[in-house]
Amino acid sequence: MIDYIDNGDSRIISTFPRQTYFSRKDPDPRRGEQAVAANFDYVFIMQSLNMDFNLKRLERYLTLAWQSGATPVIILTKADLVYDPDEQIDAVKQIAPGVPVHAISVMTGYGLDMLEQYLRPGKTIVFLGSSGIGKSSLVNTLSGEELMAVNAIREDDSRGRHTTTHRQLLTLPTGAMVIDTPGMRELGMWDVSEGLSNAFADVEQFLGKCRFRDCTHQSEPGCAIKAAIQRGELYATRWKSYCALEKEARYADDKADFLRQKQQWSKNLRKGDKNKKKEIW
Ligand SMILES: Nc1nc2c(ncn2[C@@H]2O[C@H](COP(=O)(O)OP(=O)(O)OP(=O)(O)O)[C@@H](O)[C@H]2O)c(=O)[nH]1
Ligand SMILES: [Mg+2]
Repeated sequence: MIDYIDNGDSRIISTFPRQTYFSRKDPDPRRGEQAVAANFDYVFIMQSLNMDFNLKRLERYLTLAWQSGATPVIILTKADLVYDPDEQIDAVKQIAPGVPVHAISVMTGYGLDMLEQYLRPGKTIVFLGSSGIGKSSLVNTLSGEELMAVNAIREDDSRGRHTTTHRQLLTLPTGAMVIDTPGMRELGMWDVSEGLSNAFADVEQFLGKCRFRDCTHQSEPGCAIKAAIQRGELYATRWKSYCALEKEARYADDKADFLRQKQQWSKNLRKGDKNKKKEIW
């Protein structure tokens, strides 16, 4: 909320709590959480169908996207570079139950009509994904203008050039808003307990059903996880992904707690300093 001043600097009176919020672990280990974007309705998790395609990375994005509180949508770009995207779409659907998946191409226009349902007036969408997968190209196509710089990549190694270097909010002709972001090299976990539960609901349904409450899901009899894998109701790769992300999230939680304690400690220290001054003077 601002106090608008016509001929000078406006004054910020208060800040409202964020409704949705995408964050990751700051790549600088001295810092904690890094906010990427806030107050959006949809997260477009974007991956290109050529060499960038990676299911494990998608699972990571999905966990963080669910944690944000907004609705994730998976966009598979550069459909013109593959013969038939159906196999990849099916693989994605298996790791993203209930999440819409769309294959698109800005070169041919393939699949773009499927995006209209999200581009409603007043809706905000954040584009996330590695460098070079076509986030800014999609912004330009949807806006009908070259609003964002785009750079060619070598499609044989799929390495992006980190063309977009800052986050930018743009309004599309439909009245929807898009937040274009730079491709992120690292996507560390930060406080994602809710995100994990949503992204891995298909895995978590089997938790707590083992014969032993402290089952480690290794070799104990009556393990519900192992039984589900044997019955083909749970993929072993999916279980492995869940364990890895859960472990990482637990570590991040510990670290978040440690940082909070550290901040409180230095705050107390500063308070102590002030009291000391009062005593002296
Ligand atoms: N063949 C094909 N190429 C595409 C498509 N979309 C984007 N590209 C190309 O991919 C390259 C990278 O596109 P950008 O839009 O700059 O990628 P970005 O995701 O914004 O990359 P960063 O800003 O670095 O994060 C450009 O050469 C685009 O022309 C597509 O649908 N098909
Ligand atoms: Mg870009």
